[in-house]
Amino acid sequence: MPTVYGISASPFVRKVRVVLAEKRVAYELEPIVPLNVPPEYRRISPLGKVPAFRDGERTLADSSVICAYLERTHPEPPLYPSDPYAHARALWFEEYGDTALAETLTGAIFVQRIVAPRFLPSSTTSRASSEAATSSPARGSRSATSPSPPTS
Ligand SMILES: N[C@@H](CCC(=O)N[C@@H](CS)C(=O)NCC(=O)O)C(=O)O
Repeated sequence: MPTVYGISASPFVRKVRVVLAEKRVAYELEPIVPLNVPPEYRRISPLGKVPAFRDGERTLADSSVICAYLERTHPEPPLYPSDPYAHARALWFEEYGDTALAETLTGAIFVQRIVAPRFLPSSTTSRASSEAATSSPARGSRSATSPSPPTS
């Protein structure tokens, strides 16, 4: 049975888990917390990040790489378009989600609203979160720190 290394708090781990669920692939979750990972984990994930993946003797790092492998090894149901251009566009949206969008949402929402209130209750981060929540830009407007959406 394949193994996913990582914790579900990571959106990248969840991305791989969603793909495995959609493709109905049974797997084990090995809860690696990406802080001071054990040296042997870097043999699987050289950057020390989660997720990583093991399929027998084969190991992979990076959620997009793992998803690409799963799409080839478990083609049904297909989660990427077969048309070359549509496929490339899907990869672009995936890349956008993993970079600009993730960077913005991790600090602005995940850390501020999920992590800080639970684990750093008296931190300035949670105060900043309240202030940010009450001074959010109107729907449709864009703050200076928002990433630009992908263009069509
Ligand atoms: N491009 C990577 C990003 C993975 C990533 O940044 N994971 C975070 C957890 S959400 C991590 O492991 N951070 C630890 C670190 O950067 O050392 C992927 O898609 O798998």
